[in-house]
Amino acid sequence: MRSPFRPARVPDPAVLDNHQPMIRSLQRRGLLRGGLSLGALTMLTGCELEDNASIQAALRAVSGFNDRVQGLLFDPNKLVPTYPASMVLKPPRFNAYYDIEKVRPVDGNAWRLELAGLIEDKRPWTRQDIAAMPEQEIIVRHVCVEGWDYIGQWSGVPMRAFLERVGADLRAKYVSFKTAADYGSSIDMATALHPQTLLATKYAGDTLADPFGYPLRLRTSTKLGFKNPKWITAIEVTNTYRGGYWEDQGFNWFSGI
Ligand SMILES: Nc1nc2c(c(=O)[nH]1)N[C@H]1C(S)=C(S)[C@@H](COP(=O)(O)O)O[C@H]1N2
Ligand SMILES: [Mo]
Repeated sequence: MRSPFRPARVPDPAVLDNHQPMIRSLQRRGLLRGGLSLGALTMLTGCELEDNASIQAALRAVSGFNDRVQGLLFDPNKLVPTYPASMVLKPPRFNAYYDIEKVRPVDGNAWRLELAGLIEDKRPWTRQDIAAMPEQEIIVRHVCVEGWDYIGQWSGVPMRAFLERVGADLRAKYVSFKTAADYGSSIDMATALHPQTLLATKYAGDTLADPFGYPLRLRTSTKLGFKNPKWITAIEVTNTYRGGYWEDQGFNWFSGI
């Protein structure tokens, strides 16, 4: 029998095996490690790349293909490395698509977390509701696509426990996030259910400071920094692709690390 902890959309090992020859051949041709020439793009997509629009369309097709392969290769139970507390960077390194002076703090008392989509109990959550949930701490590496990283210590509610509590459809494809700051992102359900994915409320044991997402931010240990929205205001469980702030500008959607 299928374990109840195994999300339905994660392929059986047998299905993965079927893909191994394709994946190996793509690796041999260097297609899974970047370094994709225009010629290779033409070959893959079967269209002539004469103008910018068709090059963009071809790149989107390859990126979508890339998302599917990364989704197939993702092991929902494999843990990322964790580190000792002595390595934690305090305070953490700030990043957003604007400077730290532009951060508009969220009023934690007025704040509500709205729920939408394939969720049974869509009552909004307060900070107190979140604080009453079991807490988990992780010390993991945060990797930004800009080429820097740091070790951080986040605590909060395991995303899986949250989704189970609200009666989310765990077979849905996506979990999508809105924030107080005109920035969204979405992740695959397997990543949402990963044991090192948290809805974080604390950094290094203290309530999150305003620039780092107070009162609630996502901390996915298996994805790049931009897939970790700060100042979350709404969570939707959906089968519809929602993209995100950077994803809509061409960043690879899956962006596993
Ligand atoms: N709301 C919001 N969340 C965001 C961003 C943003 O611009 N707005 N930037 C992302 C990026 S690119 C990174 S690297 C991390 C940085 O998180 P930190 O400031 O806690 O290190 O936040 C992510 N989450
Ligand atoms: Mo980032």
